[in-house]
Amino acid sequence: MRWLFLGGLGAAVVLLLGSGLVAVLSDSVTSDGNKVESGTLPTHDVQIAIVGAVNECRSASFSDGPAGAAIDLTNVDLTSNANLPRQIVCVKNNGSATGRLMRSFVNVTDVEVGACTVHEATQDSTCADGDDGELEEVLSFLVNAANINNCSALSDPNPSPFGSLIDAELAATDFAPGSICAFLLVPTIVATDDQRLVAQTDRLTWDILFTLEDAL
Ligand SMILES: [Ca+2]
Ligand SMILES: [Ca+2]
Ligand SMILES: [Ca+2]
Repeated sequence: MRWLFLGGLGAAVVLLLGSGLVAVLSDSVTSDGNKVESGTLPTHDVQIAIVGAVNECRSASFSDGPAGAAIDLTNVDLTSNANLPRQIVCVKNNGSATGRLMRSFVNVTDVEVGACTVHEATQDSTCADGDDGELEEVLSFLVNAANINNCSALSDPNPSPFGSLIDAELAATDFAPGSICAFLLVPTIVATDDQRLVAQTDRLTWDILFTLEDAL
């Protein structure tokens, strides 16, 4: 009985030591459920609205292409140097990236409409119906910009000839998401007498393109 008791105690000690060594040399814990999920890149999205007063830009309904033109004038008096009715286009940065706003006149057509007038014929050798028109040579625009919501828009105190507006030019800098600018376009006739003669009964049409691009 005595030998059996000692033998049983010795076996118990050996087992305890073995269990302690395993716990110190190999222990582990995990952080589960790791994940990296990519977001979207900042995007450019510019929208416009056509309104009757500058303050209406604040509550305007913006879209990618509102129906109707900003400017629609007929029977314009070429003898007057007075400003023609001003038109207002609101432009909004509806995207998530800051950029700079460019403005240009595109898709320009200038044609003769109907019969050549007697006085037009004295100066214009291309004045049959559908021939090239000359109205763009007498039309200028005062382009004024108004800050509606955090807009650093640019104004020009001098009239810009129509032709110069065909090239894209900077309209607003640091145009941040949510910013709204109001652009007032005031048509005016700037012409010599001969230019007024040749521009009679001509029709000028164009689109106004606003482009939001990466800031330099
Ligand atoms: Ca002509
Ligand atoms: Ca003409
Ligand atoms: Ca004409």
